[in-house]
Amino acid sequence: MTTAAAPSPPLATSDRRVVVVPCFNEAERLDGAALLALLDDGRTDVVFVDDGSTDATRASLQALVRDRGPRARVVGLDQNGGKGEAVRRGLLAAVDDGAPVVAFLDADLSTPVAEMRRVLAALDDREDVDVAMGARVALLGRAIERSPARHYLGRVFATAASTVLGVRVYDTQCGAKAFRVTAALRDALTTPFSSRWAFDVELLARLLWHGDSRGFVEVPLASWRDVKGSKLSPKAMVRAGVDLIRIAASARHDRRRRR
Ligand SMILES: Nc1nc2c(ncn2[C@@H]2O[C@H](COP(=O)(O)OP(=O)(O)OP(=O)(O)O)[C@@H](O)[C@H]2O)c(=O)[nH]1
Ligand SMILES: [Mg+2]
Repeated sequence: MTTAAAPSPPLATSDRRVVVVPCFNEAERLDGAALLALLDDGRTDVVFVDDGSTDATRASLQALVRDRGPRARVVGLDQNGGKGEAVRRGLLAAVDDGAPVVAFLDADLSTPVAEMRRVLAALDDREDVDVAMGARVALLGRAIERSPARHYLGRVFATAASTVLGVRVYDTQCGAKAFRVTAALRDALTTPFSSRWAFDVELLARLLWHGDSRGFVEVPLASWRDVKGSKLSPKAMVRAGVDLIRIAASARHDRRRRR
């Protein structure tokens, strides 16, 4: 997807960026060393958000960041609020840090660190782009390993989401997205999302329909794999579908109000 509108300069100019990693009950599958490889380029910091986990996630994360100084830290939420709220709170913390670019990445590393870097690089490469999103497009030569059921359900959801948003986006749900810190992003993060799992669509809607928003790109990933231990249950998938219908209705209402 590519859209372009009136230019709005980024609010800061350094090349720092902060990647937010939402974590809920990840003690079993957290590969801390692999995640901390994000720091290796010397310009990327990491904010782990523990979303009220009931297992040892908080302690594991605290041990992981102990010797890393300010470049890796843990934001602890007292109550489980869902991935969307954890991402929002993490992004707000990252924005408050003053980084000109912020991002989020699923803790299970379905999107590997190297691919997250390619998503971030899209913002380095194109000054006119404010949002870069990983897209899981399975083509020959790419290692996109997704169960057929997840793939087809995902395609139905993504097609519906694209219709709701009114742009030709291929994959709204990939857990690797990067954002330039603009007035549009700050506004988009001000209030909690209404949906736990369809929050990516809400976030995109807020950004796309913000008067100040600029370019969006999708970055086709070279590698992505389903990782065991997903917390997205069949019930949550139905919920995400219902949320999407609600988001569509409220978007229509918003648009009419703005006319
Ligand atoms: N904050 C928060 N994060 C969650 C919750 N459930 C899952 N997550 C995080 O959201 C990310 C994605 O969760 P998964 O359970 O891997 O979701 P998924 O079904 O694998 O999603 P896909 O990888 O896109 O198929 C991980 O970093 C989780 O720790 C939750 O209730 N709250
Ligand atoms: Mg996952």
